[in-house]
Amino acid sequence: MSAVLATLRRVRNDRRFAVLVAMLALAASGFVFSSCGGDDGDSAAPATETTTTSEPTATETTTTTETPPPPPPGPTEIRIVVVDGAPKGGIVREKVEKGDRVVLIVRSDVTDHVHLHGYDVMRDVAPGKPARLPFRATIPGRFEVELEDRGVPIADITVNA
Ligand SMILES: [Cu+2]
Repeated sequence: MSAVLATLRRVRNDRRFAVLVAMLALAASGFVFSSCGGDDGDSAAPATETTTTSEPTATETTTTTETPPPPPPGPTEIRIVVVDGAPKGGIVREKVEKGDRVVLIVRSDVTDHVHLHGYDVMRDVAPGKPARLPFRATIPGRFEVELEDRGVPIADITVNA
């Protein structure tokens, strides 16, 4: 029975101690706040400020590093394969949303230039040297991708508004 009472008393003391700590913390932060806002021209004030705030700031930093921002999504890849100077499986038709980051990746068994109309992006392509045409879909509409030298359309990209 007395043991229970002792525990209860201890708990109460602990609680009282916690309250005291909380009050002290409040008073300290209040002091820091008032000294911060109060004397603007005083150069001696920031010294006390740093000593009081240094400990809580350290713990805060460790908590914030646990939640890193999500990685930005990669660009939408549109792959086109050219065989004998023509798109394998026919003209590649794809739709993207306005604002999307897009990259056209063209593998070809012939040497040519890949031209994305409208956005006017052009890259060399050759066997074993795929062309990468990165762009941000800022212009809505339908755009042809062409093997420039041959004048052969290989893809048809629709950018939704
Ligand atoms: Cu062209």
